[in-house]
Amino acid sequence: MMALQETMRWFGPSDGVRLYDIRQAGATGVVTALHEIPNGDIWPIDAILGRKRLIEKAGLSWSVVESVPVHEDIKLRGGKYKAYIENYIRTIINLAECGLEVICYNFMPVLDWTRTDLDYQLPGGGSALRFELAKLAAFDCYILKRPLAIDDYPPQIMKKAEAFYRQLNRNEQDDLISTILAGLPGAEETYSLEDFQRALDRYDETDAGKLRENLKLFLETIIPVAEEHKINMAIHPDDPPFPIFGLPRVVSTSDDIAGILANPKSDFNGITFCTGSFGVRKDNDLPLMVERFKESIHFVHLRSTQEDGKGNFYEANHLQGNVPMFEVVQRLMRINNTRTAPIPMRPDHGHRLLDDLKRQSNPGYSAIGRLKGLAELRGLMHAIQHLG
Ligand code: DNO
Repeated sequence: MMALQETMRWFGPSDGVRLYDIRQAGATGVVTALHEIPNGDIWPIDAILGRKRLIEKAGLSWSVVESVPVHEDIKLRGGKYKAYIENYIRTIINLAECGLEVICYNFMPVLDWTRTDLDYQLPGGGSALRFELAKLAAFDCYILKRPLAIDDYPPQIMKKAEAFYRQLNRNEQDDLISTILAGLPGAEETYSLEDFQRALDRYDETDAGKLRENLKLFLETIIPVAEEHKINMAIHPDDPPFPIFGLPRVVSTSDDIAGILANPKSDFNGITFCTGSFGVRKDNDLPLMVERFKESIHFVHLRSTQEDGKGNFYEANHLQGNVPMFEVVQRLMRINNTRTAPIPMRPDHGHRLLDDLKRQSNPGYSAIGRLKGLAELRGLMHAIQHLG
């Protein structure tokens, strides 16, 4: 069986993890975006080519574009959404002209991925990312003071949230604010508390049904272009895969995905199969989902989470936690056999380990933690290959 292509995410020339670190980790592909371009602007051809050359000079290839962000106006179908869709289309065409083939994107309102701890201590002294519902509730109800937020959380969570909030000092409060609103890489927007509340207010009239409809209308416009230019569009699931801050989320479950892929139906309307995002929901049976969407998986994020049954989870070692990694990877490799080129995968996130603890890197995107994740996944693929 053919292994998946090994790639690693890189945040561009300002990333503390360098292209040669990625090469040393054994990856052959790079996953990146022109993060310096404001959300909604067209990515010019010369800037794309410049980044591509840099990657190729290090002996790597640019396998996947992650992400071309979707402007809030498009998600809301308001403001200047028509102009932003035109720009999006131009960016797709420009990327295709530069030889890129896969674009990852998401349709999460306001915030991309969300965690409440960036340095959750592991027994050996390393650290992981963590999501704790009571901390999110403390932020939402007592710091942001979102109207009616309290109704969104069960009483036992509110009790914990209040106790947690009471013992926070000023610095700890600021840390929590920046972790939720500005801490995570790849999310192209950062907000002050006031901006964030304003961004939430824009969704007052947009429930899940409306957001789904806006996604469908967006896809009906861009997928024919992607098809013509042979760009595989790969929507990334919601992380975490449930509504937060009263915002709708519509890319969380197996049926959400089936609905998205049906409208419009096209080989180029596909998904990023992210085990860590989908895996947090018990009703997402990951091996079954790989089977169900096998024709539409253009890109894979491999990561596991460990949840505690109360809505909290931390990012576990890649081969531990709740994700049945062996079954998932084995099925993905079977699909790979039916393709002309291997599906690209990346170890999604890693712990901070060893020298990562002394070095600057983006949360979740440490060098050594990801190298370890990638090496374990490579071993898994190697074993599956030999088992046949
Ligand atoms: C987090 C990532 C996300 C992801 C986007 C895709 O580590 O998986 O930032 O890239 O949601 O558009």
